[in-house]
Amino acid sequence: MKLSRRALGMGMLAATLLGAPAGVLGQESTPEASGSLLAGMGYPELRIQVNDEGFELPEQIEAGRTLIVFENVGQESRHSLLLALPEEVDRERALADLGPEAQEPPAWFLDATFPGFPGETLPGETSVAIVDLAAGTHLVIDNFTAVLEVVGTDATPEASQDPAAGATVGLYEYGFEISASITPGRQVWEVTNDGQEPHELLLAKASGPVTADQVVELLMNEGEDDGATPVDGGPPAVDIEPVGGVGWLSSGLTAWTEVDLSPGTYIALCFVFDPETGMPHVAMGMVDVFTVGDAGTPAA
Ligand SMILES: [Cu+2]
Repeated sequence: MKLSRRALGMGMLAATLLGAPAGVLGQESTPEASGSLLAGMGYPELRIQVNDEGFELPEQIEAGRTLIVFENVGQESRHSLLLALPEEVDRERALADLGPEAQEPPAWFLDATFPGFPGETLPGETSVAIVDLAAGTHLVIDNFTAVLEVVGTDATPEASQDPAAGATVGLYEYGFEISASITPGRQVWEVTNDGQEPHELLLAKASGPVTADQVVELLMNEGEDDGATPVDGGPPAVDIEPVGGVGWLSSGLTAWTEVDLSPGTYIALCFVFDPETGMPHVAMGMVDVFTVGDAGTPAA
């Protein structure tokens, strides 16, 4: 399809930063749903399987707080998102606007509601997120699109107890408010959009020390350089791989995800695009580098 992920601000981090097939990067495992903290909480499950050509998912589910289990059985890394159509846009129009002829995101795109989604997921990995789904027609979007009807009598998801979180992250224009102390190990993260625009928390682990400026430089140079070799005077060669997070999330909404962090350097990024310039938020400063130490280290 012509509507590139870049246009949607959805460039695959693994490919973007490394110019390498993502499949070779998945050395560090992310939690399988079976042993996950979130899976044990008893929320209804929405299982979505993705390969390089499309999604496999139920046609319809009930509204409410839902555990999304996102399994990538393809060869490419997947950075997908979930949206609820704005009232004035019906399913036929949405599919036409996002179809093979589309060159850029339709004008209504940022009027959609983004309930959250598991973050970028490498081949062979499964990511999870707990999100609140309201009744209405939803789309799961990547290089391809699938429709999910969410049905229920209430337009607003029923309030239920929040998962206990080991860390919280606030999203705003343009940055991240990350818990002062991040401890290693498997834990639930609560992510809230405190801003006005949609945002996401794309988490990545770096193989060594890197600054936020260097990350931006890597990303911005990607158009001219295939990423296989550092540009002259450019940032140091550092491997960066996605380790989860929460995809597109609308203003005022909260979603939960599960991370399993070993000590090291991590990067938080947002690739939501600016409607006027098309620039990803990461280019507007929405990037944060923080470290996780053995005993928990204050975030940078
Ligand atoms: Cu953002």
